[in-house]
Amino acid sequence: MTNDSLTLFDQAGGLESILLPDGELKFAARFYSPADADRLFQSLLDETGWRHESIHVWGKLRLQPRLTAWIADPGVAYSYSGITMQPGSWTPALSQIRQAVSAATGRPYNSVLLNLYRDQQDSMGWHSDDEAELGRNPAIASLSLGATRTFKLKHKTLAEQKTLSIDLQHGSLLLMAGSTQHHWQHAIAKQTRLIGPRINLTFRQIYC
Ligand SMILES: O=C(O)CCC(=O)C(=O)O
Ligand SMILES: [Mn+2]
Repeated sequence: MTNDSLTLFDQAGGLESILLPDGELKFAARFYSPADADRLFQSLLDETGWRHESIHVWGKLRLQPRLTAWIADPGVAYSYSGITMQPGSWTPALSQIRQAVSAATGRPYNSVLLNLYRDQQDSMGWHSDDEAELGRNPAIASLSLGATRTFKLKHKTLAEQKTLSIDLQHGSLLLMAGSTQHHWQHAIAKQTRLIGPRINLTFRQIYC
């Protein structure tokens, strides 16, 4: 399934629903105009304290295939795959984006995870954002800037349910909500075609 064949409806606040069983997805292909997205991409690339973190995978410590940064309100901590992220503070650009994303999705967010995919070889393996501190049905708002990458979703138990692919282009916003994290996993695969850097921001509400 590609963007062309997705069922889109209910255009409210620029976000359109994508129908999928056992989950709730909303998508705005052009949440930011190309000019605004260019400006935000450059300031986030330059102003973020990017880190190359190791995580525990099957008992071994492995460098992640991407750079990351974690920004959160004071007192908010986040751990996953055996690491605890050291939070940085909100820059003017990130505060501005948080406000816009929160207004469009109707949700509060007290943190954002930033991922920098340096080129086509950087990736993110299959996972759900289902850590206990995100609560039962978390809303995760995902903003993409830079090179277009394909976001894949696969159902955890319905074998006949095809893997979905959504191209996340420069300036797009994807909201995952409802029971999506309970029933689906998502991933960003490596690509063979040469591509430039991409920054992805996932806004989250952490319950301490
Ligand atoms: O880069 C993306 O689009 C996905 C990022 C993601 O799944 C995450 O940060 O948990
Ligand atoms: Mn995720």
